[in-house]
Amino acid sequence: GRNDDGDVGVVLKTRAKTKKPSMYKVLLLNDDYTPMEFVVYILEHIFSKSQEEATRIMLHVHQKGVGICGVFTFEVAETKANQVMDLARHNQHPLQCTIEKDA
Ligand code: TYC
Repeated sequence: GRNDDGDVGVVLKTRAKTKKPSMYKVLLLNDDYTPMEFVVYILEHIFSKSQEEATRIMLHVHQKGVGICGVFTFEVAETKANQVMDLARHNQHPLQCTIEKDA
């Protein structure tokens, strides 16, 4: 509030907010029907992986059952997982993609 000195009494915080956002893993799940080439395409086009890295991740999921496509802030992770599910549904593949809070 204003006082007689002309001091308008506004105090601004100068400390920057340094809290880092929570990060979320985007996970791809294996199934018996989705073509390997489709999974590689997803990893290249939604997760910006090279063909070599996309193939490595796809084979990891194929052999282990689950694998990490990337780690993102919540909104980005959710959007990418939805893009995967939409593309899979459109192409009638049972591919499943989920997100999980990073430790
Ligand atoms: N297991 C599938 C096959 O043999 C390939 C595959 C890999 C499917 C990764 C899904 O997330 C996946 N055609």
